[in-house]
Amino acid sequence: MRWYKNTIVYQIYPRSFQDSNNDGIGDLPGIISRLDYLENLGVTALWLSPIYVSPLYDNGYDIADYCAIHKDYGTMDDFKLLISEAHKRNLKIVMDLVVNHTSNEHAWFLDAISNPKSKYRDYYYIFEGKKKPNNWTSFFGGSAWTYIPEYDVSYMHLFASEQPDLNWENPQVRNEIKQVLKFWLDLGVDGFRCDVINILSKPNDLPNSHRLFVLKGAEYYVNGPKIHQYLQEIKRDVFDHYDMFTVGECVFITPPKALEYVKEGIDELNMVFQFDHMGVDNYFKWMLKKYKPYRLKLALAKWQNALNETGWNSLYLENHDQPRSVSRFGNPDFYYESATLLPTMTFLQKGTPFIYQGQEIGMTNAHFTSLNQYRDIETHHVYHIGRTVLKFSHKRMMHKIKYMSRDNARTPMQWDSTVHGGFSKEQPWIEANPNFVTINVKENVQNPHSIYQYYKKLIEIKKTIQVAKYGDFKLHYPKHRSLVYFERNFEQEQMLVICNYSKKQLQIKPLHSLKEYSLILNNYDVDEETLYPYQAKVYFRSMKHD
Ligand code: TEU
Ligand code: CA
Repeated sequence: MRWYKNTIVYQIYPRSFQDSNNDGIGDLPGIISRLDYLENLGVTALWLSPIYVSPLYDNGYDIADYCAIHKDYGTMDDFKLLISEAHKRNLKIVMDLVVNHTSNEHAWFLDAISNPKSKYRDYYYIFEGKKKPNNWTSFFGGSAWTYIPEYDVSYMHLFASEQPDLNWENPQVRNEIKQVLKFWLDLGVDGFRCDVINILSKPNDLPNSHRLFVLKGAEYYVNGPKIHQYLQEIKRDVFDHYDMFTVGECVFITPPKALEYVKEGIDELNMVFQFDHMGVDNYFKWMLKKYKPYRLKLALAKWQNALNETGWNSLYLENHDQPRSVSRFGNPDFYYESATLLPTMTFLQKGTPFIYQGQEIGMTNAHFTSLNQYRDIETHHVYHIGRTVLKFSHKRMMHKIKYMSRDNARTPMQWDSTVHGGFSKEQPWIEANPNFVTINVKENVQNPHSIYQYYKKLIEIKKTIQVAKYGDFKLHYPKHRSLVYFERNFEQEQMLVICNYSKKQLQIKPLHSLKEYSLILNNYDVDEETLYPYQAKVYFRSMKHD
């Protein structure tokens, strides 16, 4: 069995995790100082959001040097120390690979725009003159093209203008990236989370889009014409030569398309991050709709069913781009109960769990009230477009931002109740949530009934019980609005997860004779026939004779 099926990933957003030198910015020595905490929690791999040299317009998802560490985070020696200290604790290190685009301050791009003869000109989509080659738009809103008057060139960027897209059609680009991958793998890195990996390939003629609203062009570059060819090439030349794993962030992905990347035997990627369940409370990101729990249940089940036999799922509720799950899918009146129900119904499905920093202590959305407290480039872009193009009111835009901004997940990690939550002694680059006074690691670790303690048990179950990892998945009562009831089977073992995803008590008729099972996890002290609000229970039995 490949190790990625047996691992529990913890995502670190380095800028907000732990500041060691009190400059207000999280850093590598800060992460090293918290490895014991992470080992204790029980996770087995750490994914680090980008720590490379970058002007940080998009907090490092705009890379200016792929083989060097940003000075805010420390040095290459700090990074080597992190690898060895992590490995000592059996924690793997997964890097973020951002290769759809570079920073506009990358040496390749600077040379490419200023020098028409540059060998880097063809590394990007650069055209002479002001005319836009097509009508594509960017993920952050607005045109995907920017004109630079100084050099009389236009270039394409599917994200911010500070993030020019690389031209993957150029074999030189692919070779450069292979060198980058080898550089980090040879240093001891164990895998990559591949940023927007399914949009690398664009058709050569860059045709105009016929889409009416958001993301014009997506119909051409999502799972674009040569994406599988590129990934097969990288797999053959790099991935196959290392004991490593990959998870690819795939936008607008459907299960059949995902299988084209992850199906056993194809293995271009080990698993993907899909977005279906991130869409259950919106039509598209900024157009919100009322959230209904059964939508989350069904979105997750859809992927379980589709990838059950031949694929492998990633399991996540949060990351650095999404609001906090307890604020989004939980209930403030049943804070502990909903913060523990959510990972129970998600991480005990079949797949590899990804826990985002602070999720394990129930961190909530940011408390910001004014636009200038937000740091995220997307948030500011969207506010601007909402106000100027759509003529929405300030209040309306702030409401959307408060709910959806990526900064909801980027406030400093809450370690204790001291100033700035123990993240830093100085003003952090983004304000801490004042609820650090009560919601923090120290309190969670001391309190035997905390969300953290529940996560620890959940992780232990996922690590030690075979059926929790490898069992197949069968959803019962799919139409029920608030009951989440699924069954998993593996060899002689069986697991049942039964949750009441609502604030009302629920009386159910179990499909199984629960007396024959042991109750191995429960977010209430009581075990009755009635399910209490947001109660989550996990039952297990083994028919093995040993
Ligand atoms: O995100 C890609 C993506 O599609 C979205 O989640 C995006 O961040 C945004 O929320 C669209 O509304 C990845 C990274 O995770 C993100 O942090 C980067 O900003 C983006 O790629 C560009 O590299
Ligand atoms: Ca620092």
